[in-house]
Amino acid sequence: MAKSTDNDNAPAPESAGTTTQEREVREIVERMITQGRPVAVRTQRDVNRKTLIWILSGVTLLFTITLGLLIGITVFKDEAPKAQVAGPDPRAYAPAPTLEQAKGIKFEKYQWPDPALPATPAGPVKKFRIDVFEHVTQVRADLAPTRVWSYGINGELLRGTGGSPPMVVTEGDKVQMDLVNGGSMKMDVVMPHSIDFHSAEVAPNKDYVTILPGKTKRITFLAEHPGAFMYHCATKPVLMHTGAGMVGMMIVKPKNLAPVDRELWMTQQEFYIGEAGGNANYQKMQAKNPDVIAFNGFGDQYATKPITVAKGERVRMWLLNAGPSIWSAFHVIGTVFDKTVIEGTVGRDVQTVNLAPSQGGWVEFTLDEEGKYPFVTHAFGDMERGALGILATKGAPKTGGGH
Ligand SMILES: [Cu+2]
Repeated sequence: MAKSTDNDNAPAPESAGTTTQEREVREIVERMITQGRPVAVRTQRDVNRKTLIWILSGVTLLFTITLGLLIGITVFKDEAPKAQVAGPDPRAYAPAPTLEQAKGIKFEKYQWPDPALPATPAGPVKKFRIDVFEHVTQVRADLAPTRVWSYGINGELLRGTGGSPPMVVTEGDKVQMDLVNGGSMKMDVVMPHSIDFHSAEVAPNKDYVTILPGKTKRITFLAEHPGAFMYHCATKPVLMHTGAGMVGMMIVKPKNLAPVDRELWMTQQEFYIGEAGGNANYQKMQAKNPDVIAFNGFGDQYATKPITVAKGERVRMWLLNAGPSIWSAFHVIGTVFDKTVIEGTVGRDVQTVNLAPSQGGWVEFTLDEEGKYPFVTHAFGDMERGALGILATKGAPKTGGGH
C-alpha cells in the first residue's frame, strides 16, 4: 500500500490551486482589515489601461508638438521683418558730416554771441519784433554747416550760429510780441511757423497758432511770473521745429532784484545735423542723439574764446535748457553757487543745477582767484558734444587752466 504522504491530507499551500485574481482579492481584503481603507493594487486590467493611457498621451504629445511647430513657423515667418523694422534706425546714428566733407556749400560767417544780458526795452509796454528766419550755418567749428530755423529779436539775428537771442522784461510788465514769419527774401523762410511763450498765460489755440510764410501775428500778455522761460515754435511736428533750432530764452526779472556786477545769459541747445547744408535730421531727434550740444548756439565757442569776468565780482548767470530732449546738469568748475533760483525754488551752496528740457532760472557766484573756470553740463557725454565754455578772469594766466 502506498504510503500516504503528509501532503495528502495537509491543506494545500496558498500558492497552489489559487488564481492570481483570487490572490489579489485576498490581498485587498487583508489590507482593508489592517489599514481600514481600500488600497490600490495593480491588476492586469489596470496594467492594460495604463499602457493605453501612455500610448494615447504619446500620440497627443506628438500631435501637440507638430501643431506647435507649424504655428511657430507661420507666426515667425510674418514677425521676422517687423522685428527688424522696430530696431534702431541707422539714419539716427549716422555721423555728422565734417567741414571737410562740405566743400562748395556756402554758409554764414561765424560771429561770437555776446553773453552779456541785454537791457529791457524802454517804454511802458515792452515791444519785441520776433523775426523767423532760416539759414545755413555751422553749429560747431569741425562740423559741416546745417540749415537752422531761428528767431531774431528786435533786429538781432545771431547769424553764423544756431542760437536765438534772449528777451528781457521785468515782472509785471505788459509785453507785445509781433511774430513775423519771414519778413523779407533774406529771411529765406519756406515753412509755416509759430511761437509759444512759457512765460505767458494765454489760450494756446488763440495765440500759439501757425502762420504761413510772409504772415505776422501779434500776441500780448502780462509777464506776471519771474524766471527764465523758454519760447519755441509750436508747429507740428514740434520736435522737428525745436530740434531744427526754434528755441530761445525769455527772462522775466523779479521786481526789486538785487543788483550784481555782471549778468550773463546761457542757453543750452541741441543740434541734429543732416546732410551738409540741408535740414536737420529728424531720426536723430527721435533717437535723442544730438551731434552737438551748445551754449548760445555754437559748440565749444566760449572755450575757444572765453567770457571775461573780474576776480571777486558777483556774477549772475541766467540759464535755460532749451533742449529739446536732453537734461542739463549745469556746473561751474572752481566755484560753488552762493544762490540759485531754479523754477521758483531758491537754493544755497549749490554745486550743480538740474534743468529738465524747458527749465531755467539763475545762479549767483564769485570767482575768488585769478584763473580760467570752465562751465559745463556735468553730463560729460553731452559736454563732449560742445556744452563747454570758460569764464576767464582779467588777470588769468594766458596759458594753462583750460579743461
Ligand atoms: Cu517752426
